[in-house]
Amino acid sequence: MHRRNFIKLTAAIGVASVLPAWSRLAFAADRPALPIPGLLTADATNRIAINVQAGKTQFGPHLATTWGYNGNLLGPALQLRQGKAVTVDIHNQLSEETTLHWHGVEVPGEVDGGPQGIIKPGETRTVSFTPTQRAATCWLHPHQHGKTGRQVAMGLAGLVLIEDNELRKLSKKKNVNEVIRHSPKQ
Ligand SMILES: [Cu+2]
Repeated sequence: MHRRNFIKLTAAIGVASVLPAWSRLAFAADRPALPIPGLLTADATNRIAINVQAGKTQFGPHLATTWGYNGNLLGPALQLRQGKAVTVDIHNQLSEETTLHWHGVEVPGEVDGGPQGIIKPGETRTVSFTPTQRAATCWLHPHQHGKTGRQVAMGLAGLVLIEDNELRKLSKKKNVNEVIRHSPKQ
């Protein structure tokens, strides 16, 4: 951040914190609500479909081209279960190659979408695996050689929530599963 911008930002924060509560509310009113990703679970045949696609997203006055998984920007939260096999069909609808990497999910190398797991434009890659690890919050993102950063910055990223029996027991007792509970079903 440039020094000038830093000073401007610091000044803005300073002003906001001395404003009375009602005006701070008004200040926040024109900001969009924090978006919570929808929850995507496997269907009755244990399959999940992911479309890697381009779309448009409004950022204030700017309408920008963005990419997403099953949407215009970012992706849903995939809910997987420990010990339950899942098959994921990944359709690449972009005009360039991509891969889909299971960041933090313990999957065999051949189903992980490292730089070798290329999905050409218009093609589909199907992977099957069974999560064996304990409950975890992981994510998925492309790992395209030389283009990972750009593809993620365009919007290709999503959560992977691995659920196990321990977590299910806990979430029955307490509201530890807030994100999952509040995510709209997709
Ligand atoms: Cu990663």
